[in-house]
Amino acid sequence: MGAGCTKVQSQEEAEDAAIKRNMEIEAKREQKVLKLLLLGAGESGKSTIFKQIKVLFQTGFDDPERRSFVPVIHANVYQSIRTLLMGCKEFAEREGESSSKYILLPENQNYGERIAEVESPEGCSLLDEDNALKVQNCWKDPAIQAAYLRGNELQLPDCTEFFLNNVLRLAAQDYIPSQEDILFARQQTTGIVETEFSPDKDPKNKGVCYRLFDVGGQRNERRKWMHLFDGVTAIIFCASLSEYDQTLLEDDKQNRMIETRELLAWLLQQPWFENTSFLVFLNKFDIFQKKALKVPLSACDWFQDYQPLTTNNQEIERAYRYVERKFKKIYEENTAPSNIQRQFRTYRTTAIDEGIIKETFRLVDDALTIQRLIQEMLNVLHVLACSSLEGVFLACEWQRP
Ligand SMILES: Nc1nc2c(ncn2[C@@H]2O[C@H](COP(=O)(O)OP(=O)(O)O)[C@@H](O)[C@H]2O)c(=O)[nH]1
Ligand SMILES: [Mg+2]
Repeated sequence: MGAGCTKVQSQEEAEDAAIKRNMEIEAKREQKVLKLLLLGAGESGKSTIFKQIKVLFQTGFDDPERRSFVPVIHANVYQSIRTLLMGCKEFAEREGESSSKYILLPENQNYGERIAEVESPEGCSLLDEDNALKVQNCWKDPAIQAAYLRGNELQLPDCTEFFLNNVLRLAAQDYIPSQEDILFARQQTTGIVETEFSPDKDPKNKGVCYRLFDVGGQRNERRKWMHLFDGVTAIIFCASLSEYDQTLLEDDKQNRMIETRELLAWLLQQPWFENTSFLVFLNKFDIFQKKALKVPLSACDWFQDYQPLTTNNQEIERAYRYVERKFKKIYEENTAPSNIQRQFRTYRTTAIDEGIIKETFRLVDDALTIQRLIQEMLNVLHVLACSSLEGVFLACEWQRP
């Protein structure tokens, strides 16, 4: 009986030891995992960056995953065309004399009425080829095109042009979304999702690993962010460059760029982030490039003092640099000059462009490696300073008569 007891005991001991060993291995691994948060207002591009991580540093999207995006993409098509149709109605009512510009061609009016009446994108069935043809006809209608030019007044998703230009392809029976389709697909994030990746794909190279969190950006989602605020190495703050003439989905009185400014300032002020680096992705540069020559930056109160000089590509560069400086200023206004622990960097990004995001993450990885080395050096200096002070005290003690 005694021998049996010993056997049970040694088995328990072995199990305990195995658990302890696993915990130690896990703790060691955890030390190498750096926590990154993707934060920013709604539709700034956070989830698109998150998808790019899967494409660039993980396995990409397999066929079943691609297929799962079909309902999302079809809902995007309906939402886009419906928003434009509602826009036509609204502009026609508002404009009085010039309202005829927003009246659909007679052959599109019936279908237009039907779609405009559907309550929500979820209320639409999947897009079949017949409906896709009707959507395409509406999209080509001059009234819809006129409303599209005023898209900034309509809460129109950024995927509108891409999906409506491709609507017949998206409705084909054997349609499987391409990687580009998936990156353009817009699905509001609720809750928190996370993933782990290493920018260095070589498994032999046991470098650091990043744990990246994506969150919902709308105001009602932000209270969930706090659960993630502990132990953050860096915040990737997404700001959409193209939103300077748009208002929020959740508050049509608030300019999106001003909301972004306030959000960044608030994050910078959080005591949790005193030593956290801020990597600001100035995103949607592709849209900004087209918009900056057409819509003056001064459409946003924050950019009131901007004066355009030319109407060519140099102007785009100037406008971009101006916005970049504005963001740097927010950082400076909300960071003590003595704080050398946290870094602030800006990156010009187009989240749907794989090449640009790959290069951006190479730079992010470099920046965070440098930060880690500086931190390690500061730690060593701190230890050295403490031990030499201790030496001085000891020497004083020894020399005392
Ligand atoms: N053209 C363009 N569209 C973008 C870019 N980044 C994101 N989008 C689109 O903008 C929409 C909102 O992006 P999403 O990542 O869902 O924003 P989130 O709310 O911050 O997660 C999606 O339809 C994306 O495809 C960009 O750099 N350029
Ligand atoms: Mg999202």
